[in-house]
Amino acid sequence: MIPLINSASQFTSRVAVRSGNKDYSYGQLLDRSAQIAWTLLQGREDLEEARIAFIVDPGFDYVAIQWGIWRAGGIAIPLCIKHPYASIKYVIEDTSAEAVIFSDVYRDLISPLFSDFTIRSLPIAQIGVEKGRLPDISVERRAMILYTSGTTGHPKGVVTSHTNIEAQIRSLVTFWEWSEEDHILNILPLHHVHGIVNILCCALWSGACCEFLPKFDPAQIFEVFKKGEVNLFMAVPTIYYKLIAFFNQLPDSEQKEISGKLGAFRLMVSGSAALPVSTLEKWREISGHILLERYGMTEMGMAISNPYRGKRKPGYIGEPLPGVDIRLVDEEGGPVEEGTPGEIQIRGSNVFREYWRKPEATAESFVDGWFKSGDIAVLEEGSYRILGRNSVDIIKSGGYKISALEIEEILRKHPGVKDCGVVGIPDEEWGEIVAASIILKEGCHELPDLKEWLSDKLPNYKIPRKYMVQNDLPRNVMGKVTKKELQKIMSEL
Ligand code: MCA
Ligand code: AMP
Repeated sequence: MIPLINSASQFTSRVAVRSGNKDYSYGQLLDRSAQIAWTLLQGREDLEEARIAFIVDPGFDYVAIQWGIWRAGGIAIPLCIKHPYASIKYVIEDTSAEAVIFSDVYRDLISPLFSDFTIRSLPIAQIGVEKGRLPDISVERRAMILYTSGTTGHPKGVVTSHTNIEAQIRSLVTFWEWSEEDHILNILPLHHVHGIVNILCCALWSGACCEFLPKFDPAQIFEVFKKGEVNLFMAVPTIYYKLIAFFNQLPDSEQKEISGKLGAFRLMVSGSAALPVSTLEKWREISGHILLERYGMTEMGMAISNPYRGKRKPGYIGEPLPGVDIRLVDEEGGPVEEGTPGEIQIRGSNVFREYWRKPEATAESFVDGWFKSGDIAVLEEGSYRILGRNSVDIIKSGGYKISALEIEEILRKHPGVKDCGVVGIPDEEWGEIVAASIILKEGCHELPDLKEWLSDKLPNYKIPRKYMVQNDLPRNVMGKVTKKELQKIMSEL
């Protein structure tokens, strides 16, 4: 039995989800997910890990579909509602998804799938109310595939089992003291761990209420806060930055009202990227809360967190979460002493099972059973502090992980581009912004409109915001492009 769904039967009459101004109980969620599972099965006993993609707005349908896929024995593949067709196509092709469940608003976006692939089309509105016997699901089953960018060109599918997801949920529910009295607002995208596991699954595990807004909108977020029901909030640093900017232009009386409500919250968390101490301080002035910063990754859920009750250290990510083993190692793989930088490596049932159909990449990312994060940190007085990453080709912008190599590969296909170098440059609001240096082909004298050209090839957040034309990229004596030098040049533009 799937642990998350099993636990829901304790809370049948409680509100599980609020979306579109409607409340849905755990009982309704169990009912609707059983109907979806039955339709997916179509007479079969078990989906046997068939991949089922889905694209619907955040809300009740999203959760019912996720649970329905799991209850039928399938692997859930949430698609990003903001991605262009090319990114959606990539995921469907890579997973060989057997069906896609969608709401009407995404019909036009995904309709080319039905000529490009043999894939079952399942409009959510057409899934009926019939139910029947559902299979017993072993917790070792693969449950979900989420796509993450890495040091290779194309995003990789990170596969987690029900056991992995349960471990990720349990450690957060314990450490952050979730209870059925909690009510969280979820404004994060639902194709990443932060929105799916830390918020949605932890809430539903606990019998709490998860409220959704259709999209990120500071005015709407503060309106919800003003009602005084929400007591938990989690977001990426860019979102806190944007909320602070919005708050600062509100009239005094409204600011006071909001600050009063925020002061009554139980917990506010920041993660997915480094939280600037300046943002932490400004949010403390507004809300009275010291944001709890934690560290995680798609491949392992959360691993390190500042304490819920103890002292939170600005600029630090805290201590290992319950059930998670952490070590720091040097370049030779040996342990480092306290105070010496090393790569964070992680072990525990929270760690993912594999990269989808990429056994070599999976093997390369582990050493002696430890997952190699690629993040460099130092341990100081019992608390970890992130220093950076061991690859300049990974960029974090707005909390999204972006591969410079993926963008370069696409840019090189432009008829006017001979070569290019993509880097992340520091930015107060976005953490980093994507910047591209372009070497034009002979005969091409002007930078083409690359933003426009890229718009149907890459998600918006991966499109470079800053451009520069160079005769050649900076290189070392061996002729290798020196990305650090390029980063420096582009930061000074
Ligand atoms: C959008 N814009 C950007 C970027 N993205 N500019 C620079 N850099 C960017 N990355 C610009 C757009 O071009 C547009 O500009 C304007 O911002 C609004 O665009 P829109 O797409 O509407 O953005 P938004 O809705 O305001 O989004 C900002 C956001 C979003 C809410 C911060 O990026 C977001 O939801 N980030 C969270 C990602 C996340 O959940 N990551 C977790 C993964 P113009 O107006 O000029 O056209 S990491 C994870 O799961 C691990 C496990 C972990 O540790 O948590
Ligand atoms: P993703 O692959 O999208 O799950 O992003 C995971 C990466 O986000 C990690 O490997 C870190 O580089 C970064 N990250 C997550 N949380 C933090 C944090 N609190 N501080 C700094 N970096 C973070």
